[in-house]
This record gives sequence, structure tokens and C-alpha cells, in this order.
Amino acid sequence: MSMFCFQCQEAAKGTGCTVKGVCGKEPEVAGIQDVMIYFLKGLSVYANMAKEHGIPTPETDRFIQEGLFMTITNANFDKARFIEKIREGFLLRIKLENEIEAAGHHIIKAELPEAARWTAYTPGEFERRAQQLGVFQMTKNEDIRSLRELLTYGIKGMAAYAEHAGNLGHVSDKVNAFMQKGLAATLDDGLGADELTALVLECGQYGVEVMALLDKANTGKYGNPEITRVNIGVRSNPAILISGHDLRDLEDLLEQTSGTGVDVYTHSEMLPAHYYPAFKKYEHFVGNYGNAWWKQREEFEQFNGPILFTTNCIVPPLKRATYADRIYTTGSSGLEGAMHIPGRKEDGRKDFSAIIEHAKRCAPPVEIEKGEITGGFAHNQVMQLADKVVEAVKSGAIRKFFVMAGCDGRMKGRNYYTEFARALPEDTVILTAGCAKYRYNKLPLGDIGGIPRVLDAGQCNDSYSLAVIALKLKEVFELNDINELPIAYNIAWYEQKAVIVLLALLYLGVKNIHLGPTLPAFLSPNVANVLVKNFGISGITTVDEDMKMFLGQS
Ligand code: FSO
Ligand code: SF4
Repeated sequence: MSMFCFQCQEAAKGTGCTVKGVCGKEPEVAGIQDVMIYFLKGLSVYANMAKEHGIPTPETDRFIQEGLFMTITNANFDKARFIEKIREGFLLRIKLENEIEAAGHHIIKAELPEAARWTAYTPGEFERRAQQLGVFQMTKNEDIRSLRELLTYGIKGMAAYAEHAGNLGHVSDKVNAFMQKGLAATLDDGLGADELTALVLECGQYGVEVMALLDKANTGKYGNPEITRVNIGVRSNPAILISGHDLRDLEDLLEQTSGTGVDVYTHSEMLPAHYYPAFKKYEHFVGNYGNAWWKQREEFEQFNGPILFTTNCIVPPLKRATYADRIYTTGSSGLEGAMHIPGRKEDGRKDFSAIIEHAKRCAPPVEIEKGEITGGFAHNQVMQLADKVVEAVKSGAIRKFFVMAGCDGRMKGRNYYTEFARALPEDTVILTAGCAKYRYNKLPLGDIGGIPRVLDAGQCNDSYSLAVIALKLKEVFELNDINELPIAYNIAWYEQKAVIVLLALLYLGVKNIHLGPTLPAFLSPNVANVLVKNFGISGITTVDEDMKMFLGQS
């Protein structure tokens, strides 16, 4: 086996990628990602020690978030960048060690886990380390392995959201402390299934906290999302396509492209940026181009201009692709051969001049669609419509809401979600967030008394908005339990941010979530059983069967 990875929904054969990732990850990159995670777990041991001695660790907190984010599916395919980053981490570890010692605590290194002690200098040493770190080598117990991975993936998703919030100056020490406690716990052979299960559930608690933090960061800076019609056609200027989730990067890009004659379009998960009032003032912020991430190979050819990835999901271009030299990455994203735009210094701006100059030399985008899509139904906007929504539920005009948040992906079985949306009766409303929406956000599903039948709250992290809406409705209807609401959950997952969203929903007490298109390969039968027994989690079947089940006709 040249690699092993089973962290996402597209794990080969539903069990794991062993030769090369379905995502395009080469074994060398998979290996160095394993090393990065191992290193971060060891660094967390130091960070925990520092915190115990009252030493603040902001630099390490940020480093751990970035390192984790780099290993999320489709985020970073640049092996050299991982080595460089881990080397920076070694220096950080020495600094922490010195600070802890200076605070009067003597570290007995021999008592630390190996992950906190090892060092590598040459690429060969990194490679040898990678060979020792396969998930099957770390423990022989499949339930412990499953729980450790579930916890690690939840923490990866948490790190991504914490990083975005941090870019806007919002930091939670509690969230960082939990991430480090959780990572260090995965090294502790003394922890059994019960302790690890408790940590997985606690992870959901901090998942809610980090999504609330990011919501506050985004809405505090850019205003509350409002109902918006987004153009999906094109204009005749050269343009830049911005993908990923980072709104701060978008802000910098919009500022720097103002008055240059270069237009800006969003791609995939950046679409919801159009819903924020602060971005509406940019006349050259034209619309959204294309669909969910996995269609990028076709769509980027036709876009003609440079593409900026602020985060995942990158699909490495084929050799014959004409757009490969138009790809730019920044933040935690990376791709070998693509130009990486460095981070901002302190509170400065990122320098996007290279991509803007590149755009000026390019032809305008080819129109692949025309029309508009509507979104902007985050919690504040929906609450302004609360009277209308409550009335529609009371009168029976709305029979049921379906939360269909999450991710899209290339698996054929995901047609299920388009068919499911089409088959839903006309007195039902879809609540969505994340790139899952592209499976049905262009269908003519109409509205119910002016309330659109697809309410898009935003990015995957805005699933938080859907939870806030559910909690508010529970209050309005004076119910004791969120599960008494007429809301069903039919969620699609792909990568590790979806894992933290799921754990957050479980923490909030949501039961009977249907998760598809397949259940995670990293859940052992026993761990899956715990989720089924305690939370009623299940998979999906066929549209017909599921429709009957959801609408209580089976
Ligand atoms: Fe999608 Fe990719 Fe947002 Fe993910 S673009 S799949 S869960 O990165 O983060 O929804
Ligand atoms: Fe396979 Fe997903 Fe891992 Fe990529 S991230 S190697 S597709 S399991």
C-alpha cells in the first residue's frame, strides 16, 4: 500500500485510497500530510503544557489551525509547502519549550510522546517518518482508530472555521484550547472508547462555538446577509474567479481590482459573498460563474481569466489543461506549479497585483449560463420573515422543511439530491448551506406565498444559521425539543468541515439526521452503532423510499 487515506466521502471503494487519492492526492503528499498531523499532535502537547503554566500561545494556536487546514481534502497538494511549514513548526516548538522552561517548569522529554520529540532535517527523513504513520500502524484497535480519526477530522473542520474568523480578528482561546486538548488526546494510549467518545461529543460543542465565532466575524465586518439575486451570466471585461471560503481575501481582491477594468466573479463556495451588504458596493463584482467545485476542470477552461483559491476545493488540473498556469493559491491552499500569494503581514492587505496583471492579459469569460439565483437566507434575514414563515406553517402552506445542507461531490449517486429536491411536494421548503446547493439551486422550484422553496443560508459554516433558525422556531412554537419541529435533515457530506457541522448538530440535540451519499469509511461498525443508537443517524436509500419515510407514509 503506497498510501492510506479515508478522511472524505470519496475514499476509494468506500474504504480508503491506497494508490492515489480520488481527489488527486499523490502518495508523497498523503505521506507528508500524515507527518504534518503527527507533528501538530506533538506540538499540541507542548501548547497544552504552556497553557497549564499560564503562557499564552497565540502564534502556536494560529500555526496549528493553518497546519490542520492544509490537510483538509482538496486544500493543499504542494509537498514542498508542507515540509517548509513543518520546519517552521520545529522552531516554534523550541520557542515554546524555552518559554515553559523559563516559567520554571522542567520538561522531561523522555516522558513525552514520540510525536512531541521527533525532528527531521532532510526530505528523506520526512519520507521515512511518513512510512511509519499510517492509521493502521498507530493502533490495532479499530474502534479506537475510528474515534481518533473522527475526532481529528472534526478538529480539522474546526480549524478551518477558526482560521477564517482569525483572519477577521476574532479568536477564541477556548476553541484553540479544545483543538489542542483533542489532538493530544489522540496520542494517549491510556484513553479508551468512552473517553474518546466524550471528546467527540465535546468537539461538537466547540463546533457550535467556532461557527458562531465565524458568523460574528463575517456579519460584524460585512453586515448580515440579505435576500439577493446573483447574476450567473458574464460581462465582456477580463476577470478573476475567486473560489473557496475566505471573505477577507475577497475583500482585499475587490479593493485592489477597483478601477482596474478587471471584473471579479465568485466560484462554488464563494457565491454567498454576494449576500453580504458590504460587497454590494463593488460595481465590478459581477456574479457567480459555474457550479460546485468538482466541475472546475471544464468551467475553468472557459473562464479564460486567472482563478484564485482561498481554500479548498482544488481539483488538480490535467496535464493538457490550458488553465493550469492561471491558478493562484493563497492561505492554506496550495498546488504544485501554481503561484502562491503570501499571507498578510500583521494587519496589512495581501498583495494581489500579480493576479490582477495576469487578468488584464486574458480574454473575458465565455458565458456558460444566463440568469440569476437567489440566496441570502441566513438567520437574521429569515428572522425578519419569521411572521410570514410561522403563519405559513400554522396554515399548513408549509408542511415541512428539509435541511439539505453540506457538500457536493462528483459521485454519481449524488444525483439523488437533485431528484429528491425535484420530488419534494410543493408544500415543502429546502434549507441549504454549503456547496450541496448546486444540486438543486437552479431548478425552477417556485415559492410558497413569496417564500422561495430553496432558502440558501450561505457557505457550509452557515449551517450554523440553519441551527439558529431551528432553535428560534422551537421558541416561537413553544416546543420542548428541537426534534418536534417539522424539520427533516437530509445532509450530504464530503470533507472534514462537514464532519464538524455534523458533530455540532448532534451537540445541539438534532436527531435522525440522514447522511449521504455514503456513510464515512472511517466509522467502525461499533462507532457507527453508537451514532445510530444515540442520535438515530442513518444513510439514504432511494428517493421514493426516503420520501415516503420523511413524509410519514411508510
Ligand atoms: Fe464544499 Fe469543498 Fe464548504 Fe467543503 S467547496 S466541499 S464541506 O470545501 O467546505 O461546502
Ligand atoms: Fe481519498 Fe478523500 Fe483521502 Fe483524497 S481526501 S485521498 S479522495 S479519502
